[in-house]
Amino acid sequence: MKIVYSPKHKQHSPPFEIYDDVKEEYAEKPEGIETIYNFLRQKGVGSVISPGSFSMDNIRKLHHPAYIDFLKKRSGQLRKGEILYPSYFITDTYIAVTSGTYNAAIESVNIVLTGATGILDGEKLAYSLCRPPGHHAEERSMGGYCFFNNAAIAANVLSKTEKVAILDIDFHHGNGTQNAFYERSDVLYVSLHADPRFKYPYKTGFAEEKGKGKGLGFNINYPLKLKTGNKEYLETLKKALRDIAEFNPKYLVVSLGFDTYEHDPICDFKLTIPFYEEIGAEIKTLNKPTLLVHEGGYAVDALGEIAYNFLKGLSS
Ligand code: OKP
Ligand code: ZN
Repeated sequence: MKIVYSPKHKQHSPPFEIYDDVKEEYAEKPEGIETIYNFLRQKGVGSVISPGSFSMDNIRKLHHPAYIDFLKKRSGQLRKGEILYPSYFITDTYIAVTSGTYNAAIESVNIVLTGATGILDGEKLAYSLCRPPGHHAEERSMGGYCFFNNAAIAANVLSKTEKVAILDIDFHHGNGTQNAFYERSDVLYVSLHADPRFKYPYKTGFAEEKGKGKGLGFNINYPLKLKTGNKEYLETLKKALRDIAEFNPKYLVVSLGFDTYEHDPICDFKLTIPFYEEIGAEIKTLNKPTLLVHEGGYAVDALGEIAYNFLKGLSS
């Protein structure tokens, strides 16, 4: 298995987020990806490669040029150490732009596209260590720590001639990914996440959202109650995997968040570290070429072990 990694994400490291007008420490820290990367290397899992570079067209298919230009310009205007909380092209105020943000976000897309290229070349499994994450990024907006929608951009490339399923197992609903494919029948989006009545992104992720037009029936949400534990999670995951098996895609993209972990500092599920091996093993039963795309996960110290267990289940 190839692990795609780049140190450029460290250029994006805002010190604060703003939550209901109060400054809080920025939960989406560079240490998350670094912990996973170092742990897997130390365990000798996978072979690490650096991302290549790709045409901006891949991003332009998912994001409006005005939004891309805005992010590039505003990020480019900042000096090192300056932070901007934008007022436009944004869905919430958690997210901050720094001088390195645009470059890090572009590199994150390069990371996912390098993984996708491996899958198109016949690899069975690739792990794209994307940061910043992507599943909340919409056509014209950043939000929820996300700038460009890595998983959606990759799924769009993989779906040129084939059907693709996206399984989103981050704690939060991937509003950006859902929107990107809401009217398409060739890309199935299935998500397990915290009930949006109580948790971010609040506005989407309800079970009634099933797709539109040609896409009706190709969007499936499984909102789960707060404090969901291993057993209940597994039951729902099995349903989601049955949906995917029925759709029978050529490729699988997993939006892989580890913020479902019981001690995640900003989330409320109760999944235990050994349980991630079971999640991996369940996903493996689909037996599809699979691109793993990192999303959230804020209990920095546990992320290495969680990722290791997940991969153990997926590859054994
Ligand atoms: C991004 B991803 C804590 C509230 C932060 C934002 C959640 C963004 C999650 N101060 N809420 O899907 O993991
Ligand atoms: Zn999340």
